[in-house]
Amino acid sequence: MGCCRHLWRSRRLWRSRFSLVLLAAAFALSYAFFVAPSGPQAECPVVSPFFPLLTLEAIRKKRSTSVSPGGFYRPPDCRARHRTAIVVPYRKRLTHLGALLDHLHPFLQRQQLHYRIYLVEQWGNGTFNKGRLYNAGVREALRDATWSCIIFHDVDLLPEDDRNTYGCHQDKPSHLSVAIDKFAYRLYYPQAFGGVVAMTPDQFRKTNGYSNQFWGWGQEDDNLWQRVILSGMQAARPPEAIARYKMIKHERDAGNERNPRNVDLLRRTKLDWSSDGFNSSTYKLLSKELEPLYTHLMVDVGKKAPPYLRGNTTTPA
Ligand code: UDH
Ligand code: MN
Repeated sequence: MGCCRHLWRSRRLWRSRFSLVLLAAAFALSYAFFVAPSGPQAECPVVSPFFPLLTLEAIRKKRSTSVSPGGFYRPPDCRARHRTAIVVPYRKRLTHLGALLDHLHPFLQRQQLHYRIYLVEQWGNGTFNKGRLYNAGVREALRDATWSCIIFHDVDLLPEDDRNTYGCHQDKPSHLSVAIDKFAYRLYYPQAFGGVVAMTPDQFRKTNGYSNQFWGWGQEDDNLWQRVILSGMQAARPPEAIARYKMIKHERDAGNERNPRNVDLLRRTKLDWSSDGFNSSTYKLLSKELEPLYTHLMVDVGKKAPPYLRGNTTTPA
């Protein structure tokens, strides 16, 4: 009998243990489902609330508190060491422009610069001419103020390192976009001088600026490098570890096709540089608007001459 009683007792014990386990499991399950849901409750919206950040309007809301109309800023607590005009040649790159403005304003403010961003847009659908846009942009920027430095800036390049100062070297024009992700963060060739360049207004005048003859893509930057050397200066570059950039991925634009003629023009730099450039630049300023994050210059730079007139420069009427 003792044996059976013992059996009975242990079975009861076992049963009560089993019900305890059941109770605990039920408790844990209901806790997991009803009391402490670990994931978010509602499904994310079809259109993410972060998407509007890609519009200029949203970037303006986010950035314009400290920036004055025209994309102007000066540090509130100290006198800036550089007064910098950033000149951006532009046509039909709206998403790149948004990304640049969103990135550049805080970058320049961290550097405690007195600055203004100029967007120089080429009017119309004619062949793009970056050199003419830069010459026009500098001319207009210098009407507004005595800038100590001018930065020539592609719209699709985002500086990665705050130590890459957007100011000028007093003796030497500087090439700031040394290491671009697209080129494996290496200088693509020793004379490279495109992307982002810094020059004082005096250095720019000394080189006679950009050539007005380079229509379409290619060699206007190599031409500027030669102008720097021909005018008796040397170019400087910040260290590769600092002068790092991300280029926003893009295809070649319609209206800015590679122009093989630019290679021939480059060979003539020595003959042409003192007569073709900033001193012979012509354009028509169609409008100047002070947008919240930049000064928008719309310019007519004229059209590429038809083949039978090659060698002559056309100018807007
Ligand atoms: N730009 C415009 N609109 C245009 C053409 C040029 O805004 O239609 C400006 C813009 O500031 C741009 C700069 O001119 O950053 C230089 O032009 P680019 O970016 O086309 O030159 P990049 O050397 O590109 O970067 C060459 C074409 C790459 C084709 C890659 C195909 N896989
Ligand atoms: Mn580019």
